[in-house]
Amino acid sequence: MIWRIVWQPVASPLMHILLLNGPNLNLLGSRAPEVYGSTTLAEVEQMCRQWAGDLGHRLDAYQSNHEGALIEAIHDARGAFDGIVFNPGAYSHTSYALHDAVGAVEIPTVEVHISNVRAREAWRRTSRIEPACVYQIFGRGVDGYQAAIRRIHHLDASPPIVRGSGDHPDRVGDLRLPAGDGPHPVVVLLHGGFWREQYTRDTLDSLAVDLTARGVATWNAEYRRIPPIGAWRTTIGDAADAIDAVTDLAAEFPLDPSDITVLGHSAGAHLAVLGANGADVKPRRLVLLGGVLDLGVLDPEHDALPNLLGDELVTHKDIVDPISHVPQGVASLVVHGDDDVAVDPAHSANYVAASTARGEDATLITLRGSDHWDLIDARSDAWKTIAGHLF
Ligand code: CA2
Repeated sequence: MIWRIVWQPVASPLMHILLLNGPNLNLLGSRAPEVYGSTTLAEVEQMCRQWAGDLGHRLDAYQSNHEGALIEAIHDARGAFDGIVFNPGAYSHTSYALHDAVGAVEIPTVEVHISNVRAREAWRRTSRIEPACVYQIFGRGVDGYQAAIRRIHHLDASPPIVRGSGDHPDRVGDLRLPAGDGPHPVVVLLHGGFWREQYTRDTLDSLAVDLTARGVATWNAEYRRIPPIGAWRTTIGDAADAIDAVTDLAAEFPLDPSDITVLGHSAGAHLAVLGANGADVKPRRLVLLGGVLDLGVLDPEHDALPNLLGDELVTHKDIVDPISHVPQGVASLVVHGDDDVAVDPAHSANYVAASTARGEDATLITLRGSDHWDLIDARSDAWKTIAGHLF
């Protein structure tokens, strides 16, 4: 007999989230730390309770090695849970039954994989379950569970209109409209992650939701990333297209394409500069947060740039260096935390110096005591300072 789970009624949390882990995940922390890290499942579950609690939500956790038990947990979640964070383990790659279960209950489900399933055996690249999920996160270690909880939180707090170009799944974005008739100014958001495939637009959800609440429309755009190595043309081209997409969206929604701000974080700031140069529509301003803006500052040992440029590293580096391509007539607000150890604050200082030397309007703000991530957390003092300069 299979024991069914009886979920306890909840007092009054904002959301009730189910954390579901599939086969072999009970082994976490005991083996293969080079692939899955050293955190145990019990620790992951406790961290997830804490991460959900920090957002005011309650989270319950369940793990099973049995497909049928997972299906029944999903069925039983109907009416009891508002969101599911689901690591289906290897069932992800085979189970149409789990796909159907997730689809049937209509509870927003984010699929999580700890490892980078796209960089391992070919059979791990396909997820049968992903089409039934609202989002997939992979390759960020156990932090991916936190990202999934946050994605569920932000989708619920401010549901976006998801629009894609139709020609590639990563040419897509989340549009959020503020209250009022418009036409609304638009902030195009371009996330960072050194152009790597495991980092996606959920990292800027917090800012997108906050900016929308402050009265501007937000277009949190995805773009194709690396691999394939040397994909700089598609990556930068997608960033430019994401800015131009505002014109198309304005045909359907009350947006003002003459008032576009492009906000980029980290490598997304690199794409904001290069994308603004390549776009047909001219943004009014750039907001560059903890940006990769001077490729000469990057550690030569860092593999991000060789990955972006591939065989063209030597010949084309200058073509993709923001400091050599400051857009003309576009004001920029350049912000860096002085505690940023992920991207050296010299990127921002050098970019602003180059911009002003060319007669462009560029303002540098150095935030004392802020790191790379404070800048994209709407709850931080850093973001409140940045928002104070924008509105
Ligand atoms: O990366 C993930 O989170 C996976 O869902 C983990 C599954 C794997 O089959 C998926 O392709 C990707 C494996 C679960 C953990 O298996 C372990 C095996 C040995 C030691 C520790 C865990």
